[in-house]
Amino acid sequence: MKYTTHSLNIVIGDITRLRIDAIVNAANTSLLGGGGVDGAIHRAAGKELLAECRTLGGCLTGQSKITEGYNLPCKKIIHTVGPVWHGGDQGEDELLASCYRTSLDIAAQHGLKSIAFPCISTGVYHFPKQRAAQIAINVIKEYITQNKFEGDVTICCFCTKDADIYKALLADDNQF
Ligand code: AR6
Repeated sequence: MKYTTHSLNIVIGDITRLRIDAIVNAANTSLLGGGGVDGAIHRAAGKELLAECRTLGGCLTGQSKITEGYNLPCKKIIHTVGPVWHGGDQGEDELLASCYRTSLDIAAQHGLKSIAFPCISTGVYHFPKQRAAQIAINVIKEYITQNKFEGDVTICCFCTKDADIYKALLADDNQF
């Protein structure tokens, strides 16, 4: 399933299967793996990914770092650390926006032309899904319309319900 508006695509499936320039990992500050999409990415990429991640010295919440893709079909992995949801008054919105911004900045700096994001922070970290989707759309829209990232952006949802949130928000957004 693919839903497209301008250069933003919504797909449903496993992000580790995407043949694309870069996928984004919803990691933790250690960058040494975990569950959810992080676990799936490390399992599919292989042990070399963990070895490279050990050299990175972790990553702050809201920041991002890049590695090779190893056994994955993508070229690069951009690891970002989303905020844990604590109710919304601990800077969670800005930190989540920063995950999307810093990932797109890194992709642009490396000349990458296609990038796919999972729904960062909306699993184990419990960020409300609709609120997270609106933040993701706002940042991606800014980057595409201002040519800060010149390529295709994909949101890779793991289930239909998540994709429906994005599709509804995009349908309401006649500017995009
Ligand atoms: N492809 C695409 N999306 C996926 C996949 C996949 N293979 N697997 C899960 N998702 P989560 P977070 C979706 O919990 O909330 C890890 O332990 C999932 O349905 O992976 O940012 C890290 O090490 C959800 O929509 O990430 C951190 O400790 C989204 O990915 C912590 O979890 C994010 O869920 C990060 O928590």
